[in-house]
Amino acid sequence: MKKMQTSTRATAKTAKPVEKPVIAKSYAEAQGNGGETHQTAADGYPTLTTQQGIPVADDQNSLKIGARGPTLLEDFHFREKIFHFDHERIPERVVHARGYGAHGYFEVTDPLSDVTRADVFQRKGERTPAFVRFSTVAGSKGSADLARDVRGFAVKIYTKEGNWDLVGNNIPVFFIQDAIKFPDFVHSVKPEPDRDFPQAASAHDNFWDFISLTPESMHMIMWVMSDRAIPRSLRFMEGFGVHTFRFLDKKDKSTFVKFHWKPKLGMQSVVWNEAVKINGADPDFHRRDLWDAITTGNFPEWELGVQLFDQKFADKFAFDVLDPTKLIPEEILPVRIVGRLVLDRVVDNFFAETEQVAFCTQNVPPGIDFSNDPLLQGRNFSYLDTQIKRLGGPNFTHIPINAPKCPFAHLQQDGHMAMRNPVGRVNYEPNSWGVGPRENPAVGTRSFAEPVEGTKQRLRADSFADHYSQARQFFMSQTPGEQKHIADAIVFELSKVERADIRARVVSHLLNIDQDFAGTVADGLGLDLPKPAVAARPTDRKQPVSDALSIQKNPPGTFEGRKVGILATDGANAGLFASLTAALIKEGASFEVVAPKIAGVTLSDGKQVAAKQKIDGGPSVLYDAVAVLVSDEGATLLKMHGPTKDFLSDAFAHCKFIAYSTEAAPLLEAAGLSDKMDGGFVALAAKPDADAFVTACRALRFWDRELNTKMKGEDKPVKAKRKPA
Ligand code: HDE
Repeated sequence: MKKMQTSTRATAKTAKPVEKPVIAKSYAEAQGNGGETHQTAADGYPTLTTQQGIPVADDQNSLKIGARGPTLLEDFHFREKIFHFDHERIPERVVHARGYGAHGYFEVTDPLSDVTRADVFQRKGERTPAFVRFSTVAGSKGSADLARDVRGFAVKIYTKEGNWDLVGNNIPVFFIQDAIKFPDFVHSVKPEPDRDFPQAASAHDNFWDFISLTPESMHMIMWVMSDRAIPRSLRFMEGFGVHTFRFLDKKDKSTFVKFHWKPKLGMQSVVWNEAVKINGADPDFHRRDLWDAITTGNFPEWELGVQLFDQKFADKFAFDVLDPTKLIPEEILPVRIVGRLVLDRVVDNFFAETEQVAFCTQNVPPGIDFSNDPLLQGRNFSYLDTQIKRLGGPNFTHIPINAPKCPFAHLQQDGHMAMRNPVGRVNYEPNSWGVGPRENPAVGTRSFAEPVEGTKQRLRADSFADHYSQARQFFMSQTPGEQKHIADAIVFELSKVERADIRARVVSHLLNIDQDFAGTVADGLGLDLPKPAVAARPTDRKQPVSDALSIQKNPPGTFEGRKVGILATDGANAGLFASLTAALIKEGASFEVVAPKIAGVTLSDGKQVAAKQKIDGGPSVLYDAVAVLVSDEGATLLKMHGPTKDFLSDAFAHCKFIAYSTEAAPLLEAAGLSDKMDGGFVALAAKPDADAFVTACRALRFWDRELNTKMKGEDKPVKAKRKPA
């Protein structure tokens, strides 16, 4: 027995450190002891200590009487280790639990000194550190990335005048108009309380019940049922501040502002069938993509845009600019680009940074102020509350990720985990000791001096009563394909709803948006058209189309940042492989080799190429486009292989561009595609073909296929029901 103990310790200690110097240094630094390790062991590892700094001699065995126990209570190392482990979790966020963060900077490209005194907007070219956390809303921390859901887009900018948190979403409007409805809304979308399912899905009775009884949600519903709710990557989605905020200039003159983040590489989404499969193939698809992009130097970037307007301009609309279920179309009020956000550093530790980051909508520096949007007002109350619950006390600003990076001086003290307290005798003001921080009207933050007068009451303003016009405008602004996606999504979700009366009630609202659209959904559900819902205000059917609302109408014109899956086998044409990969790299795109075995393939010239995925684990849903580069033998080997056939048939069904070498013919045949080769297929025979393929891929998807081809399970080609007006 003695011998066994010795050998256990020996195994643990003799293993060679991996990347030894890096681990040793950063680990000690992260402990906050300035790089000092307690003692340096002979083999180069820092000595393991308890949290109290007591060196540990044996981390493999708890302290026992004899070799077989019992275990002793006095083993303080064991006790501390288990105690700490038992307390590792903090409550996950009640919403937006699943998220992923990264560091970067915000840079001003067009100073806004004409409208705001906010220091962060004053100097062209100045960079301010930032941290961004993206999230889904409904799912718990361990849910899958491709849920149909709104994405949180929360930005913390560490300005010289304090932290500015712009806690937005990737959709510019919201479900509800008044914060008092938020708990009901969230309860309805979360797993149903008796059965605790479905996870991260709005396709269930409670959600649609609440929605069907809350007509103000209809505009948002159109967005969440659209492709916006299944982004291809966090890098390819827009962000919005949602609410109307205020800028205040040096004289405290107010300008209303709406914030927009525009992705440099353009918007892109996946299709629903693809999203479902990605969730199985790689539930971390979005976070992995962000991590990979940053660690390979392809730093994600967004432009910050602002829509600026005054009260007179606001008064021209039939809707209220304080209503968060409304947007101001960019065609009516252009977005002025004023800066850029670049994410260039992944976190050192997920928990310390991404999990503990605490955004608060009320964190605004001087020069930025709130409007009376009732949702924003409610949020300003809520976020501080939630941080105390999650982070355990009022000192969450002492955690490095939440601490300002500018000078700060206040008299708050004590509380759980206080890291800093006022020094000296004085912890109050005014005082006659002549020390301590004092208020400063010259630089301090001021609110807009808005005259307000009224009766205390619980009322929704009449100006909030139009629930359908912008929902219709959004629908009409989509391409026929995008309209089909919205209808399909609603049919999908409502088909999971058990109560027929809820399904019918949803359709009764869709009738107020568009008759044909409601008809398509009713048809998809096998439902007789109900009567239209009673509308608080009739739909304005003459709203102009806003092209900015469509993803497909705004293609990026580049394949940069996208990824091709190259299905390759031994003997694949080396020349074609070289020209294809060169063309992709030139475009700023990437590729992964998907092969029968993870060790990779030997190309026709004898060169070995490593594989990133074995075919079974690398389905085409993980890629933006695919290429099939196989030898005759390889094609024979794979043509009966299910995952290979799925790789191709899914790529086809998801409207992806497909490049293929001549030897791939038997595979296309086996996947049932030989007679379906359309403009989305590119034959690879010579070098220029690779360039042609990459050029085609700039359209991202071959959408014509979706509308003109007979898809699996449908008896006739799907034509768009109508063209947008
Ligand atoms: Fe949030 N929201 N929210 N929300 N929200 C939270 O704060 C809340 C709303 C948004 O990555 C919570 O720290 C109320 C709109 C994002 O850490 C909580 C209301 C928008 C994030 C909370 C809203 C958002 C949150 C949960 C209605 C888009 C994630 C944990 C009045 C503009 C931030 C936390 C992160 C998180 C409350 C509505 C965006 C509970 C009461 C509208 C991006 O405080």
